[in-house]
Amino acid sequence: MLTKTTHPDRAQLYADMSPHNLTPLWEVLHALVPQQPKTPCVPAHWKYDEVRPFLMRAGAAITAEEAIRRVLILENPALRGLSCITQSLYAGLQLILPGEVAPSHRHTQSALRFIVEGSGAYTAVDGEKTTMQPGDFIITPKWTWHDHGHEGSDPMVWLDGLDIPTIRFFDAGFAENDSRSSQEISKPEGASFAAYGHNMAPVRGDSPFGNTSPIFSYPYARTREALHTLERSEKMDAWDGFKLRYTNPLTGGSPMPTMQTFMQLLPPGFKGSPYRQTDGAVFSVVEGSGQALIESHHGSYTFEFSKRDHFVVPSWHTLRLLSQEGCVLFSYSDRPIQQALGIHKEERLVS
Ligand code: GTQ
Repeated sequence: MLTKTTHPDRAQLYADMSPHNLTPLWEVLHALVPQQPKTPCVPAHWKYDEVRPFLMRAGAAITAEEAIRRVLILENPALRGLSCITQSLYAGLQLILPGEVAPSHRHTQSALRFIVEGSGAYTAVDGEKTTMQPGDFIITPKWTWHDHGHEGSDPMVWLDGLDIPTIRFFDAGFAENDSRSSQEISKPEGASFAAYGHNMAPVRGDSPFGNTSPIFSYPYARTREALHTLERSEKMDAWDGFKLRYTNPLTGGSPMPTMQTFMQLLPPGFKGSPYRQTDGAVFSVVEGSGQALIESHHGSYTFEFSKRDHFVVPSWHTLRLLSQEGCVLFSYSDRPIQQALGIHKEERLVS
């Protein structure tokens, strides 16, 4: 705009080249190559009390079968209409009612499920069913047939975390509907866990799902026990409390090539130190309550979170976690992609 008044000759140049799909770099260079990340994403908080009635209304408005997936997308308020919670990640809350089936399909997008409410529903992946309980972390590896069904008696809700925006960015997505609504079950429940979930692995054979974990289900009972044992035995981290990352047992790396998942316990009275990371993270509150204090170029935010709430902390936003009562938090981010590119950065600040 300055250019227009101070350099009319330049303004004329820009106008003349524009029909040829040309534009001068020097007008946008500072924004293209910023001195530090300046995401358009803003922090956001979805209270479960406010979201749940809409989920139940969706349950009355459409069946899982008709919807294919009956999901309310958690959209970043600054990116409405783009179906994303950060620039690279998708999040949604999926509802399945007793007796329903979400039909079988497969796609190049990787998916995680994090169980928020209810029990008795299953997800079937590659011929094996997994029954889901609150706090369980479930994987659907890319390009595997998967369908969901519910044999329990109460509504069941889980968080869907997918790399949809990343795959869209690369324009590399494929998808297929199955000819069957529910896939054929060829293995007993727990087969993959038996083969890979006990610090052991089959002697022969390749990883069944390439660079995705061969375990479909990481049950909360085990995660919780691990965190509570660490709480008694290890020194607490001043930023994270007690925080573990989920692993692919065959590699020690992330369970999915595009998404890393975490679970952390903040003991009662926790006052975390501030930190920021280049991977924006989506949080699901498993137990307890607390506060997320977030600061960035967008300003300051305070989220008072409680059980089953969700919130997003975008890239390079400074986060402090506090918890009077103590809490357990699940989270996921695109960290494995950033690590593969060698660009992941974390800064731990002192309060
Ligand atoms: O369950 O396969 O929330 O394909 C969005 C896209 C869930 C799924 C979503 C999907 C799924």
